Amino acid sequence: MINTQKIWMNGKLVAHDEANIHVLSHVVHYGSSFFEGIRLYKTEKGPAIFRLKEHVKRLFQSAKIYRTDIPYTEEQIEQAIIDTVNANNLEQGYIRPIAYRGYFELGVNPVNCPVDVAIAAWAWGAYLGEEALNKGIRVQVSSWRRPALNTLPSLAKAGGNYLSSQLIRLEAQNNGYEEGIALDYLGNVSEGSGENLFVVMDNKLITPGLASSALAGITKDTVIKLAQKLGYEVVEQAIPRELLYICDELFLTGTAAEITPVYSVDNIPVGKGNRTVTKAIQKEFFDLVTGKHELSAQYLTYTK
Ligand code: PPE
Repeated sequence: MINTQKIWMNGKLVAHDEANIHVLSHVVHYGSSFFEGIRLYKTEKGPAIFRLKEHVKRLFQSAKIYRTDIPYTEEQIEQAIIDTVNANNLEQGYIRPIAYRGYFELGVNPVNCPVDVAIAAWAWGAYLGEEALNKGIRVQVSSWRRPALNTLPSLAKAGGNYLSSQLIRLEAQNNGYEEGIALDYLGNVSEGSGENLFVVMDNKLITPGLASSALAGITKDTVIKLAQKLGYEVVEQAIPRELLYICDELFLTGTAAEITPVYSVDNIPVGKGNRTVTKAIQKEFFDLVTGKHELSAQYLTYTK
């Protein structure tokens, strides 16, 4: 069970056991939800939400792609997220706002179904395990591709997209890997089931661009800024699969995954095991999210 006490639903904080929806809600049948994953970090100045504004903005963008009006302003949702964190007395954890088509009638056309919004928050540690952050994970290139351009839009963080993620993750797990990396419809590298990806080659960082069927990650954006500040060149470009086998370093980024190094791809060890760039980025990132970086003031929202 998810250990949380109060969940925000359509403007009210309700008890965990009361945060239910009807089985005939549109979202249950057609995947019509838009959501975010946001981290809450412990800092010396109290709990802080990482890049709250950017996450809420992306939530509204995801809904907009599907012609869905969220019946609140971005500011109201930001405040509701802060309220939910405080109502659960959290010091650190994970926040999940979700807007979805609720209960009215069934049929693919969602327009008559209400747009409901819920926000939950709970204490949560490392996504792929504490060890993963230090040792790195073993990944495979998935046999499943990400949806082609103009099929399911990858820039929307929509519930339905996560069926693709589940195929990738289940296959990887079944084959004994911690994660799978999917290619896009052209065969270029796209992303993990829930993470963006960076390759390091000759001290340069390379990551797939917006048209590679990957989410426009907020952690990815953060890493680009941190890397540039450290003086590294960063390029967004198409990445052929085999670059994963010959690069010097490889890491995944995401709210849940944070900065997770990759140890091997398809059992081929990544580089020589030297992680100079990955470690430098991890240090900056964890300084940033815990309030110890010059960008912390800009990116953290303190909840108290
Ligand atoms: N790609 C996908 C498909 C994705 O789901 C995420 C976040 C990212 C990239 C990285 O985006 P960002 O968090 O803005 O840096 N995945 C969220 C959900 C994971 C889950 O298991 O649920 C997350 O990391 O919170």
